[in-house]
Amino acid sequence: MKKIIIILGIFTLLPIYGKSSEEKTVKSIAIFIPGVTAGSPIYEELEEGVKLATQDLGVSVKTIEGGFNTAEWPEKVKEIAATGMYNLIVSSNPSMPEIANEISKEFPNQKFLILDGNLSGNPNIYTAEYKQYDQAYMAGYLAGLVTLSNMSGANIQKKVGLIIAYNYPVLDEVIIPGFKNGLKDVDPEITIDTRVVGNWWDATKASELTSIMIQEGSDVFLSISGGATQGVISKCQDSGKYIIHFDSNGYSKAPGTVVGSTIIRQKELTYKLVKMYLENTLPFGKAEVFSAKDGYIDFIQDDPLYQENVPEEIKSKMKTIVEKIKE
Ligand code: RBF
Repeated sequence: MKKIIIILGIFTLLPIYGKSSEEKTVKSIAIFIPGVTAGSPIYEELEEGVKLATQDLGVSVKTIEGGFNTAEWPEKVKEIAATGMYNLIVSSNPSMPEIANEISKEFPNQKFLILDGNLSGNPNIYTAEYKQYDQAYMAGYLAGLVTLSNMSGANIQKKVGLIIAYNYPVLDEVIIPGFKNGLKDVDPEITIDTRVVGNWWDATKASELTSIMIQEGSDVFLSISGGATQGVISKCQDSGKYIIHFDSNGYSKAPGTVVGSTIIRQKELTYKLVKMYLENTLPFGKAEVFSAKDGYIDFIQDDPLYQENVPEEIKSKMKTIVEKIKE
């Protein structure tokens, strides 16, 4: 009798087992953009990476822009989770892990893949962070070499411009210290003029700030201000000054004006992580860090626009420092 009950039990369980494994098949991914995609390389490449990893696989991908009001993001992400339609929510921002962690309590079946953030220990959340100190150090080192150079737009003052959207912990604790130390290692006398746009989109304001900073002696710029960076680029172009592009290859945005591109390989990393998710090998619960050593942070030297527009002496010094950082 017992045997019959056990056998019956196994047969009744089989369809359930079969169904649940079928349900695990990935059908749908939501990309939550904390801001808007256009103008921010970090978001543009996130979207490209997901699309590349899922193409021809029958996976549906939907992008939802959260807009610039950070206070609205938790509610918007919660709405996405509440639909129960998405096997995975992909996002990228230092403030996203905490938001996902909270939502995870209410929706324990929702999985999250978050780049540019750090949180370990939640079995539904995987995060990937970049060692951005190195990225910013390379930008600082180049800015130092440019402001000291005899390039046509460089002046006698040892002064560089830093334009930021606003202060946030990764910027203050990682990116700015990296940038400062890069400058210092070229010449400790170089000073930084820092100005705040106040948001991630106002290119007009960023351009006005750049104009004032140029009048006050800055000849090379770094901008961490998303879509507002376009205003810095165009003002530098009009005034014959220089800018170092952050996060992606920006040489072609203003040839001769963009003198460096210090990048994170966000598209490649997103691609790799989404592929791992689809193959059930993404280690949820973990927080991983990617660096120059493993190729996810780099300084673009092989672009013809860099080769043509930057003096040999600077290129040679950059080559040495990049090799040293990669080691
Ligand atoms: N970076 C962007 O390029 N565009 C953005 O809209 C943007 N929004 C952000 C919002 C918050 C609340 C925080 C903390 C960071 C944001 N960043 C944005 C910065 C981004 O995380 C990263 O630090 C920079 O892109 C430099 O790699």
